[in-house]
Amino acid sequence: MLSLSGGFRFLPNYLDRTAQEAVLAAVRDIIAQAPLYTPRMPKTGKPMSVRMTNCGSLGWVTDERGYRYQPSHPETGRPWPPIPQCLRDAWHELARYAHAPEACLINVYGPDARMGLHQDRDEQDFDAPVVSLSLGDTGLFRIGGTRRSDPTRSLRLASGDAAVLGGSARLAFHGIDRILPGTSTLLPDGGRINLTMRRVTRP
Ligand code: MD3
Ligand code: FE
Repeated sequence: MLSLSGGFRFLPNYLDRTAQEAVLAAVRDIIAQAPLYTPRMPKTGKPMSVRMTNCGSLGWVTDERGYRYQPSHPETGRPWPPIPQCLRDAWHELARYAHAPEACLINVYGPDARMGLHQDRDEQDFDAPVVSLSLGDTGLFRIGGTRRSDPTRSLRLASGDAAVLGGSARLAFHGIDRILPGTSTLLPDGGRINLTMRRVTRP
């Protein structure tokens, strides 16, 4: 994990409650235009437990055909809504990167959802960091090294927390082991929302 410390920044409570409510309102508006869908694993078609949508000029999707970025929603065929200003502001404050984000993936976790250990490598630009914002119940996050067999450590991602994954952390294996129910009052029905902003193409 020492090798990652340069590229991994964790900012607990980056968003205060008022800012979390503003981001949540923006997310609700995005979901109204680009409904959550159930992504499926490539080849097997096995549904993931996390539901997803996106905003931005490109969105990350997965289905039987594979993982990819595309400009439109896989079910409605409509373009993804734009990234709202409050999220662009967070990117420019946190990313230390001159160019705007192209994609914002929105992951919605019910109480039993999880995300297995994986690398994010569908982007062409690994120089840009990934900026993550968490809302709602705490997620038990696991991060390792650039090899699947590297040792991992766990971190709780709580509502309002930000994480910036750049440098050597950009290609670290990571996942969400579980959601800790009842740890936030932000979402009336519980669960967790994670937003990840990314650069996809080289500027
Ligand atoms: C470490 N999302 O969408 S966010 C993902 O909480 C994803 O929903 C998780 O992994 C979630 O791909 C984790 C924190 C995060 C995001 C991107 C990373 C950690 C990362 C990229 C590289 C290394
Ligand atoms: Fe990831």
